[in-house]
Amino acid sequence: MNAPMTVQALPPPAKDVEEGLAHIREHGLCVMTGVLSGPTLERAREALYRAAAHDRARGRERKFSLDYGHDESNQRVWNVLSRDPVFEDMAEHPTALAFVRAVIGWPALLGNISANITGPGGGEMVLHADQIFVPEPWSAEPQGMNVAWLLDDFTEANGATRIVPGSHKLNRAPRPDEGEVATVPLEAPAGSIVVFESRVWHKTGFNRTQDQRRAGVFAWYTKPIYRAQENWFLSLDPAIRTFASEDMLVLLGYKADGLGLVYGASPVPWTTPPPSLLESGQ
Ligand SMILES: O=C(O)CCC(=O)C(=O)O
Repeated sequence: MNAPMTVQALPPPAKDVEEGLAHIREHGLCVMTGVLSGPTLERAREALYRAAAHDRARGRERKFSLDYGHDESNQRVWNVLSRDPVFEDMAEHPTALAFVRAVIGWPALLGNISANITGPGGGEMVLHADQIFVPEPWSAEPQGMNVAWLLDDFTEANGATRIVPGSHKLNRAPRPDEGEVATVPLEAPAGSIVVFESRVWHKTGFNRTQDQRRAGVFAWYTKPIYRAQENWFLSLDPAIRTFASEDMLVLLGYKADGLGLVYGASPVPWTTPPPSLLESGQ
């Protein structure tokens, strides 16, 4: 199937999870505004920019392999989970997990939660779908999804993520000669989440401003058969595992079912049978 010649409009902000799920089915993504606000939004923003400044000052910045075309004005901030508890709250936010359960099922893994900050003059990312690690042909279901947390207003000018709405229906990654297909900027206010399933084509936009940085925190979830992008067993602050909620233990792979076992059993025992066993009636 060919990429669309004309680009679809973005859906309006969804008023609840149910409407958001309908938008994801139709467009591959949904936007919900006001999920973070007031002091929580401020705390997340402050914690992220503090971590970014720390990484830069200590020479700990690392680019991502897909950041082809990026320059020094863009900054990735990895492993935000270990940087401030506010990111734990975001990774297991009830609204985010309601989308995760409905779109990819449960148990799911948190593959990563990291940030991408565009800076003045920052270049575009290569157009991609997030499940490019999955060999084609793809099955008819998304294998992962992102909940992107907008910590600044996302505008066309400051490098808002650019999307090809409906491209999930092509059920394949963009080909090298499709990098220039028409995209729309995902404009939304700080505090919004954008939930997009893993087959939607997208990229970071150009930041054409003189003085604006644009921070997005991308929480990436997958079905539990995929290896996490961040190796939590090596990089996670141990306090997070020690005090983790049930959901967080599942997301990080410490409560496992079928894969990721230790001597045939979940590293942390399940208190109730895991959902997949319940579904299969065992
Ligand atoms: O920064 C953005 O707007 C998008 C980032 C992205 O697509 C990615 O990290 O895969």
